[in-house]
Amino acid sequence: MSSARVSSPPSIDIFCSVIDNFGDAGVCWRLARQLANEHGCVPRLWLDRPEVLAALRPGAGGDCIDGVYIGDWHQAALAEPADVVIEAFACNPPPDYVKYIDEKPRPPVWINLEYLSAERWVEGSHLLPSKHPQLGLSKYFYFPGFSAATGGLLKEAQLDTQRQQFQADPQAQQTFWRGCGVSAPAADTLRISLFAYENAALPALLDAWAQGAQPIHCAVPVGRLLPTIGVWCGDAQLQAGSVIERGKLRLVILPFLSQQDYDRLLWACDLNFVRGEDSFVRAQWARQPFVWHIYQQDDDAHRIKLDAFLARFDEGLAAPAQRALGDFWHAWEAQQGAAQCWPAFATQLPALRHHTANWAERIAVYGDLCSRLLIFCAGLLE
Ligand code: TRH
Repeated sequence: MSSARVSSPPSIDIFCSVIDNFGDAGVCWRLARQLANEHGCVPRLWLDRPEVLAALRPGAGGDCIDGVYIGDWHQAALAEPADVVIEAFACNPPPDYVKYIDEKPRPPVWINLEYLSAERWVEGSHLLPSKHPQLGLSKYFYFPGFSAATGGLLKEAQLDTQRQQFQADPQAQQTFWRGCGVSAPAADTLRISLFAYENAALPALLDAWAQGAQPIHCAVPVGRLLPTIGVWCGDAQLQAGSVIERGKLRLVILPFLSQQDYDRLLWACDLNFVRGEDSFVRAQWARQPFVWHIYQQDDDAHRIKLDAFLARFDEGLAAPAQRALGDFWHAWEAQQGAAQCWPAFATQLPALRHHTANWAERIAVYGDLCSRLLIFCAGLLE
């Protein structure tokens, strides 16, 4: 399905409350930017932690950037509510704003953009309305997902073209690595990007990489892994630009990249370790093998989510590759045994590369989340 455009773009308010890390702002910013770039909207993104956005989009300090108006969450009630209100991850827009929209003669379409999950129940809940307990308003659950019965995934119309051009252009890749402050990896190296939560399995995995036969270039953007890596290599001062050489492993610390450069990093690597939600999706569009460090939830609910994804992803993958993938992902999630699973996993990387590219084709068929969300809202606004 190609990306569709609704005839006259509605006004849109997106509410984002940052719970932790970068994913909440990352998803909202990506959606807002696509609404502006591809659908002629001028969305307003109401944020409670603008500094998180500034990390993803350097320069995002002013009022309007890349066609998106950035507003202070606490000031939202002063503005005229938009035609469409998107609250991300059940963040509950400010009560004054909600009261205001309730009083409007024609209330806006109110969407609760939910977390991504591959679980089957999501398909039965996507687009269900839910009445506000006090006000007469309904909000609609919008679930991203991996099937036609869900709301799809965020994907920009030009993403594949940009990726193909970058991957076919060694000069662009050299320039990219240099821009990150490190030299480009040698031709025979396995290029790995590493973005994860703290993980007790990491030191042994780094040892395995250092002691293996294959030269490895591992790029780590500054973040939560640095203390563990610092202990592993005996350097408490690691920072962007640091390079650690141990046996066959060359570990380079990158600055935290803009969202667009982070895509380039995923495209420039042969294997990507990702986490949370947005980087997990971007790794799939990068069409390279990836390892998911899922966000930990109470009662181990995340393990069900992880297996639900693997069940979908495994379809069509040969049994040895399925086993190697499942073993490595589970070991990484459990934070033990990843080093032991590495050799079998590394052997399957060519098969996984081929499979991930097919998977990306398969899930792109359901249409991109931004276009589908707009079409749904346009239907309700008619
Ligand atoms: O940062 P995350 O762990 O975010 C989230 C939040 O924890 C959230 O509360 C939780 O609900 C969700 O995970 C599941 O992981 P995520 O989602 O991958 O977001 C990271 C964002 O940061 C993503 O947009 C990519 C971006 N990024 C950069 O722009 N530059 C970088 O250098 C890196 C490493 C990431």
